[in-house]
Amino acid sequence: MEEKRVAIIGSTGSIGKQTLEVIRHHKERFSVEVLTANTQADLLIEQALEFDPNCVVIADKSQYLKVKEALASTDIKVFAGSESIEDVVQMESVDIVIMALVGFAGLRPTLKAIEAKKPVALSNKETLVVAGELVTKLAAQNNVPIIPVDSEHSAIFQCLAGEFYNKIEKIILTASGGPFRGKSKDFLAKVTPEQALKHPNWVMGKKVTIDSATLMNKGLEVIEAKWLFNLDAKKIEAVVHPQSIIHSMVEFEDGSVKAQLGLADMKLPIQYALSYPERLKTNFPKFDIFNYPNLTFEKPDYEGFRCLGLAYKAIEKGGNLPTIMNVANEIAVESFLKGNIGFLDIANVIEEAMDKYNFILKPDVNNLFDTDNEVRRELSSLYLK
Ligand code: MN3
Repeated sequence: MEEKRVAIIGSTGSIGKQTLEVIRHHKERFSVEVLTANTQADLLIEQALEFDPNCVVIADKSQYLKVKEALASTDIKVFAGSESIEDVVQMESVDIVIMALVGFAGLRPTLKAIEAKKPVALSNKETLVVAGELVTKLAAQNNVPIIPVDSEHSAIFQCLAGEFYNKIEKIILTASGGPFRGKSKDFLAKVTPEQALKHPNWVMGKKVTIDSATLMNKGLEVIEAKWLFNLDAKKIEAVVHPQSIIHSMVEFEDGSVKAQLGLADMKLPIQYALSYPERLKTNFPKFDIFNYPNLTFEKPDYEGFRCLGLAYKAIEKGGNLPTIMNVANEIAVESFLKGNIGFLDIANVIEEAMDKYNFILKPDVNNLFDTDNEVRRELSSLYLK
């Protein structure tokens, strides 16, 4: 079996670290070609010394010398600046790119990787939220697969294996409901960042954890699913499933429903994205059906968790509205984590931005970057002081 050479964009984040754990278990199958970090130089150095990549990128230029010196005795090349990330994803020697950046920052390197005809294992959902139409079109033109890493989308992807041209009737996208499932509005109004950062089932980065608590994560995932599987958003139903065992389901035209089950462990979808279409044996903890005699399902609370409805609204109108929604959410989450706004204000900030900013029905990439810039600048000055 040929070894796959992997570029991990965002190797010091939650998905990046778990990707390295998968590779550590399958050294005969995967090697690390590129590692990139935003600011965590020490961890990047440690990872580089263990996995011996061809090159590393530290996006924060002020830490270039530190990384360079620490790796001076190796032949690992060191680059700095986020522009360098756009270069390294195109390297001849890269077989697959794991896009594990968080937020809008994932868009540019994803476009570059696709243009260079690199298969992309996509963990960054914001890329498809803001530019799903452009990204999927570009991928089709370049004949490049986008393989989902997000657990729900990996589940759908797995359910669709072997179905070829069979039509999807509906996708049932499961959500854990987050730490505040069933809580009243009065309770939600007083939620602190510390409470919101405790997710019951999944270990994730801060942004995703808050998005899970507000259900915006599910909203982003509805949009992500729409583009990955080429469906009308009306055919994607978000369902609360607190045990996080069924990672999503697909209903076909004949009424048959397929589901993918497993423990809530991101290493599984990460590994599947890397090894697809093969499955590799693992010694990770396995799902035991008798530990979960009750798998339950509920409708989401659209009143208490307004972000989910806002996401449906954004995708229905389309254009640059999902971009406005996404950046407003990024700023609102950061503002909430700083203690500047309350938990329920997150949806208010997003809704206000969606009503306020200039709507463009058919945006090109530059329109999307401009929209992101403008909204980010204005909302940052309002909410991130
Ligand atoms: Mn998910």
